[in-house]
Amino acid sequence: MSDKPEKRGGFFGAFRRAAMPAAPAPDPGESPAAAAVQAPEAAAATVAEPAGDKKQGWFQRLKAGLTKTSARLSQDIAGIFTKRKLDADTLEELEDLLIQADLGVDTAMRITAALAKGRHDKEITPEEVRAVLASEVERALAPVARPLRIEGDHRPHVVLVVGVNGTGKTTTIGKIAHQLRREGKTVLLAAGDTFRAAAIDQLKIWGERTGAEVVARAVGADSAGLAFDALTLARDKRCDVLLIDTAGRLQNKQALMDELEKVLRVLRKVDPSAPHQVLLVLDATTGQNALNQVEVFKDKAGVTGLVMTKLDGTARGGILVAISAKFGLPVHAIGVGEGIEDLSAFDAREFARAIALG
Ligand SMILES: Nc1nc2c(ncn2[C@@H]2O[C@H](COP(=O)(O)OP(=O)(O)O)[C@@H](O)[C@H]2O)c(=O)[nH]1
Ligand SMILES: [Mg+2]
Repeated sequence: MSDKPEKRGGFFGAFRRAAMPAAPAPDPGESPAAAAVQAPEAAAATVAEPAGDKKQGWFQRLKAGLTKTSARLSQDIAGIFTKRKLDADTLEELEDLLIQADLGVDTAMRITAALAKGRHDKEITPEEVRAVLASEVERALAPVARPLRIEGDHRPHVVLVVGVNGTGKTTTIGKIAHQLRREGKTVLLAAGDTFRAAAIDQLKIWGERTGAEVVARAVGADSAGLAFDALTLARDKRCDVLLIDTAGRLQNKQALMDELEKVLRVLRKVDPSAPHQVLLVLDATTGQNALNQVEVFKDKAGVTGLVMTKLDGTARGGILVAISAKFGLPVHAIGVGEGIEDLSAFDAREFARAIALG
């Protein structure tokens, strides 16, 4: 793994103690550079890189990661629209393909409707179709694209990370810790997945890598008790941020939810305002399954925002659009690799262009 400080546009450009009101959702018509400028970050030296080579480099990486999604879409769109008119048949074929690309029925219908406007019985090129797709996907995603931010003056700011096993919770915690540490924040990690020794060790490794202290107990220990200890310690030490890992064994849904509810209750005993954020981590490669996972966790765990991982190398990147259309939960960040730097603020325009235009 490379630890070289390759920065990209500041995922935590906005992950800061917000002395200022929340920035509005980016205007869909805005360029990525303009969006980054809109949220200036004076304090953190790691953040002030809205434009230029590195930003461009990041976009290239995002595009590369989403190649499978975009290649399939562009090939299928070309298959439908090469030398054919826009009529009921081609529109229906397009709608089917967008649904198959995991964009969701509502979004698929919205896109075909937007395309049909004023173009009936006219010849249309695959490029035009993809341009409409890009702008409609951007429009669907713009309201939910919101960088993770620390609001209020909680010390610690408590972030609970939930999700099914294997989605990338622990890795995402490591990546977030890295970003925060680079901003000079003190970070405590709680190894709340107490079921597996490997899960505890994995978080400890991330702690070493990022210079964050880790609170852990033996395998099989009560995770709510651990959360209680971790928050008490973080408060006593006046840590900036506490990131709490959790188990995600969905085989026993009820037990998992009971456990999460217990963790939430215990945290509130120490700090009635905690947790300040509950991040649901979703794995893009699971496609439609990710939708079910949002249903399961959303209310019970009080999810406040999403992180979608494994957008590198999946043909199922469209699922993010369906999830956004259905739930409207903020999408904070996306994972595009296993490395420490492979987490980026979610940008609607970049994402839309990467999947629609390739
Ligand atoms: N390709 C890729 N792999 C990832 C990403 N995020 C996590 N992983 C990998 O997914 C696997 C499961 O991640 P882990 O953090 O242990 O998941 P957890 O069970 O939810 O804590 C690990 O092998 C990670 O390296 C990502 O964005 N892209
Ligand atoms: Mg884990």
